Amino acid sequence: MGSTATPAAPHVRIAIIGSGFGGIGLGVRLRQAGQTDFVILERAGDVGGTWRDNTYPGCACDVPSHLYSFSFAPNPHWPRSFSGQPHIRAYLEDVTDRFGLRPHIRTGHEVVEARWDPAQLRWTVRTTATTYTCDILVSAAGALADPVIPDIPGLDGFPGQVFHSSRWNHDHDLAGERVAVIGTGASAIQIIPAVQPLVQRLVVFQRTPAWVMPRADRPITRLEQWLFRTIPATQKLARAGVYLTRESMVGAFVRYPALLQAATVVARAHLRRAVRDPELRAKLTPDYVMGCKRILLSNDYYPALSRPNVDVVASGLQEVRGSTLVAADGTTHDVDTVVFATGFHVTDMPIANRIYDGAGRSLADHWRDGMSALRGTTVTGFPNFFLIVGPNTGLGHSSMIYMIESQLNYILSALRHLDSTGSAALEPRRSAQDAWNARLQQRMRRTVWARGGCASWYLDARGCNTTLWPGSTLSFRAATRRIDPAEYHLFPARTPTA
Ligand code: N01
Repeated sequence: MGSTATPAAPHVRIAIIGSGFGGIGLGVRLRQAGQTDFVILERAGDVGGTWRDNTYPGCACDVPSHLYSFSFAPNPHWPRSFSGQPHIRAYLEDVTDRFGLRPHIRTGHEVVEARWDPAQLRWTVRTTATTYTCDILVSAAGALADPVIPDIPGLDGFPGQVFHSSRWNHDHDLAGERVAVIGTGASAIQIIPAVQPLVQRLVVFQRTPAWVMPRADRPITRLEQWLFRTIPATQKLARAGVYLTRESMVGAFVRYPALLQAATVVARAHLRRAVRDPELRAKLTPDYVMGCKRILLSNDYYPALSRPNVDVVASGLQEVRGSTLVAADGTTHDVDTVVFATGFHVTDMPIANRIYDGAGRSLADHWRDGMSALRGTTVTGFPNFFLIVGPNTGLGHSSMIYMIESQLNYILSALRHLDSTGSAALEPRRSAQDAWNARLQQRMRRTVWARGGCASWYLDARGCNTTLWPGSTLSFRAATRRIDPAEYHLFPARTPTA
């Protein structure tokens, strides 16, 4: 199939990597701004990003639905206050259709390499299907996209099924099996209650117990849905209420870490109520400052762990010998299937190995000493390159969609600046990026991550938090409202040569 001649690479103004919330959101905003010359390059067969990939039993969001959606695309049909993965995925597909994005989406196009061409002032983007050139490259590849399976000695020789939480094997029936779940993060605490009733034995490898708070989930009533449909302002009001509650709570926790003490009282009571066995309760009691790792929300996790067919191994998985899992505490456990709920490549995101500056240095190489960007979105050395969910834009407890929309404002403003100045490209000045990050890390010193004494995907190998935003989401919104021209170097448009 295909011709033997190599056609010139098609040129588009903007190439976006990824069709999760970031890529879809940018696509909508571009179309609303009258821009149609863009493609969204998607490695999988459909849109949805992390909400397409994570199909594990029990998968749901722990941010209320009214807030975990685009401000420009409210959904009056959310069935619950915290939506499940199928509904969020369906929402993203609906937004894709409603805003006419399908013609822009290129599925099966995994970006293999993107290089800035300093002579042509444009990017060359090689994908598994087509090579494009583009003026502007946006990575919306996401931070929770590439799973980590730890390098466990002997794992290759395990005779049963092994899979990661974000690559669930639905062809494999866990009913009646002995199953190990490795990890006790946000994914594991949803998987465990969902699979516990099915399996003969569930062995949970818990290296670090999580702080778990009650989850105030409930169905959204028909009356509410009717109200949201007929008087859209009521849904806006509900959204604003959820936003302000979360914002003030999280803001207060970040600013006044002493308040976390009060929250630990609630979490301990939650544990005490659900787990009667003092030995199990001791195992499940965290020993680090709350908030250092993501605070988890669940009402069914502790009850599931208390069931007689569950063993909690208070230790990491260290080795595999045949079908026996060996914990770091020396205990051994025979199982049929291993589920790794062990998280994602966040501070070492693989896409950074595929994006090269004009001198042939990768973004990963630029980030050898830690990820950094200007306002989480642009990077010195990479003209006309934007990151959605870049360094220090993550959140523990409010909606990432709000952060993403802030970044979309910033990107749209940069595009307007290019147009209004007639420039070919813009690149953040080193001084601006350094000053931004110095201020950010200064604020970080006052937060729990500087004092928590825990390992977390929030922190990189140096123990530096390059993933989360340390302030209020409102302050991020203000910081990304529009680009500050003083922070950028402009490249004049090339005069065409005859
Ligand atoms: O991954 P994680 P996740 N032996 O990196 C453990 C979002 N999310 O997929 O803490 C035993 O948080 C590791 O232990 P430790 C959300 O942003 C949201 O659960 O490092 N255990 C940890 O317990 C979240 O933060 C939702 O000691 C081992 C776990 O694996 C992010 O995704 C739902 C181990 C990894 O936890 C990632 O969450 C799901 C070993 N050898 C995800 N190696 C909601 O909105 C690692 N671990 C609800």
